Amino acid sequence: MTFTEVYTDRKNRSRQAKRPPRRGTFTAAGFLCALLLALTGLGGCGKEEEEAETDTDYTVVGFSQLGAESDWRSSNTESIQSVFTEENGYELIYENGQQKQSNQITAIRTFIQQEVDYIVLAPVTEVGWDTVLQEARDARIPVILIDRRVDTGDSTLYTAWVGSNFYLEGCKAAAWLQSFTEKAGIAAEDLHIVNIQGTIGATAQIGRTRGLREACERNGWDLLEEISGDFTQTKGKEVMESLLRKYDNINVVYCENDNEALGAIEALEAAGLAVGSDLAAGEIMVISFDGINQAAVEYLKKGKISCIVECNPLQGPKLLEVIEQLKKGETPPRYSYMEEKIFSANRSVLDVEVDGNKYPVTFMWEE
Ligand code: GYE
Repeated sequence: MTFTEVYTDRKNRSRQAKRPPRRGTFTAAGFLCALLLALTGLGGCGKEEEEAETDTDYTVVGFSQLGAESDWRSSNTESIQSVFTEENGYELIYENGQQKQSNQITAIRTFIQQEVDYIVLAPVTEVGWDTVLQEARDARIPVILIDRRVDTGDSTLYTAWVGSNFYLEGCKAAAWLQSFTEKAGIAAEDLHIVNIQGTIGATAQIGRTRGLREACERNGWDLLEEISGDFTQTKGKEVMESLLRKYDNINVVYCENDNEALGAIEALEAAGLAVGSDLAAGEIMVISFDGINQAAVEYLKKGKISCIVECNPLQGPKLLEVIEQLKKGETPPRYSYMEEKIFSANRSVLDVEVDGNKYPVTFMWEE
């Protein structure tokens, strides 16, 4: 069976299939009706039953979100919740995986038992999904990935993916640093960089780490250390404190998200260091990703964060489009990418070039 056949078949099947009761109403109504019929010997509950069933004819989407670790994540969850509404004909079952793959696997198994129509999975890390995805396939429930990806021997185990090109994001950040330092006359060997990475094994971490690592090798920059801050502010701060104890020459802190950057800045300032783009004056440069956390955006406007490569969490509308296409038996694009910008308050770099493509820098500053 092709994908489209599996989905169409699944859709038709689910039209006929009875899902487990939604909030208990429809079985209770059916039960009451049967009871009345039995007691009074009267017919005539059919209409109410029909209405009760029509009422519950939503497309049910089980959404396994990986956690609530960052502002990006909260916006992402809200974006999904804002489109899969009853007005749009959906019932959304949301499960927060608390950054644990085992919780997400349990959520998916529950969705399968509930016979949901579609499963949306934002996987915490890439490896280890094959078995549960196979179970979803056996139950003929299409799985749509959002945000991060899964590393599987059989990529047909998921139907489509909506998210960002994290490697490109990393390359953009490194290209900005390269262009900025070149213009400021800072020699490659004078850059001493630490990378506060995201959750190890997550697609966003893998891509952003690779983008920087390759640029360090290419440009001869000194990459002092890569260490995970788990995409959180608390961990970002903790890790920065430990890096400051270990090295006295750090002048660039590459944070794989804004929450880590906020934590790192807290640690840097508490140690009496100034953050900013003036490396020659001893400032420590912070580079980051996301652009959704307001405090981080304010820091960018003040020049405390030198560059933020945007990662757009508002995936709800694109995801809705994918599921609407599947519902119609159409084949959605396998990979849908989000549009993303580069932000800075510093005007010395107008655009960055990655693989022959130019990406403009959007300037943001304090009014
Ligand atoms: O950048 C970070 C979040 O996977 C793109 O996860 C996502 C990343 C995002 O915790 O803030």
